[in-house]
Amino acid sequence: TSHPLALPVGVTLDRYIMNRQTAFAYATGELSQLLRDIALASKIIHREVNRAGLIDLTGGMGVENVQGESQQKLDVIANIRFIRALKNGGEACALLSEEDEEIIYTGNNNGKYVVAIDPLDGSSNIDVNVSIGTIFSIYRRVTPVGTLPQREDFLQGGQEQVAAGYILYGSSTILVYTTGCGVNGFTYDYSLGEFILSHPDIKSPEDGTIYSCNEGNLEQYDSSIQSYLAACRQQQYTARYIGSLVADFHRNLLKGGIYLYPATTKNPNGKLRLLYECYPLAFIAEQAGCKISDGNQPVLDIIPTDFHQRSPLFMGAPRMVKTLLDYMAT
Ligand code: P6P
Repeated sequence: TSHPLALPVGVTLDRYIMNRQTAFAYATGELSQLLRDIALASKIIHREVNRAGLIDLTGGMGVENVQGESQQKLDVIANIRFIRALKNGGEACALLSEEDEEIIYTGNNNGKYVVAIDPLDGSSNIDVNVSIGTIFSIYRRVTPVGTLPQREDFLQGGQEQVAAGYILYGSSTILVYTTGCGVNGFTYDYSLGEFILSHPDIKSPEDGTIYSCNEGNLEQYDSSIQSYLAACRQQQYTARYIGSLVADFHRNLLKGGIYLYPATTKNPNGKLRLLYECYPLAFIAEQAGCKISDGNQPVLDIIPTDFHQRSPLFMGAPRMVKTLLDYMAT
């Protein structure tokens, strides 16, 4: 349910964050400041993304990132911008980025939070002007404040997230996040340089008729998933797959439907990353009333062991996900 202090559409992100902070006596302002730091970096990336074609930022840089994928220039810029914003902001003691194998220390060992982030997911879509996105996940550190952050700060498990969100750089730029009290969307008005509350208290539909997966992988899917997808086609559902996770997720959240990235022979544990893709999207999805599973358990219950581990992902309208899981259980 929306908080009694719910603010009207049109309020700025800064005002909204302050309002929510005052609504929680324990709030000391650090998380508020951290969210502002993330919003600032995303404004800078919005600008880079929207002029990439103009100043030849697109195209491979020939630099391999930890994932062994060709690194687009905007990938590098986005990673640098978030690291810099969080270092300057002072609230995060460490980051884990999709672009770097190991922990990135901010030098702020007194920071109470750690951030797992995919600075710019779907960067192979940049050159063809397809929407791309940032995904972030925030934990309170479990190691003593003042000491060097450790692996366990990032391996607490999805249920321990204190906040999660994404920024979708699409036909417009929208920041969607949760701190566990519902999900709100803020559309960027670049003429003001402000994120404005445009999608208060997002609740995803209980059912849907849109399915979203890369059907090019169909033959690699478990037969139960193939059967479920055949049933979707027989019911003349609509297929929508953008191939950019944040864009597919956002459509699913607002319109209802089911998004599937199952295990394949090429990616036996699925392709999507647990810490900075599946966990944050699962937190948001559950807060908006979606169901999200790895096929065996709720994604938020998966015990993490490795920073860059992958997970299958099935997410969307509860009725649709339940039907899929019934197929998978037979
Ligand atoms: P496939 C982009 O590389 C990405 O990580 C996600 O943004 C996207 O949803 C997925 O991979 C697409 O993967 O195998 O369908 O091309």
